Amino acid sequence: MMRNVMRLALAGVLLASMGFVGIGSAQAAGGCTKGYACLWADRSYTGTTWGNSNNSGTFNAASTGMNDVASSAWANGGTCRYTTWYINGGQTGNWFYLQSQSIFGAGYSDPNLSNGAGYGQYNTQNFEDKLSSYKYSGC
Ligand SMILES: [Ca+2]
Repeated sequence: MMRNVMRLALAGVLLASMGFVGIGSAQAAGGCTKGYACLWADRSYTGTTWGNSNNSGTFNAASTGMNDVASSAWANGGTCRYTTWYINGGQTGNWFYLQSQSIFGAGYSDPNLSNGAGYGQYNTQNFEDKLSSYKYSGC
């Protein structure tokens, strides 16, 4: 019994460490590694970066240190066609989406979230320093 509990705890640690990919592994030179959604604190894909692999489904950006700080975004889901970002946690509030670079080859990045962002009914709004959650769709 105790051994099983220990195995579960260890598996949880491993999964948690896999879900949050370190800076660098998600930041390919000038882009976002296939299988990830990426944000940067500054415009034109510079400054602190955050990436997450597409098998995690949903995630609240508040616990990444990227809450309300992103100024540029790039979507490159490996098996999911779209990444949608929201201004509130829990995938609520106004949103925009980008298309996966590796699946669509177009409409996958936005270097400046202040002058409108991506696609969707709110895409003309200022999203800079507002993003708090995201999710993949079209998987
Ligand atoms: Ca823009």
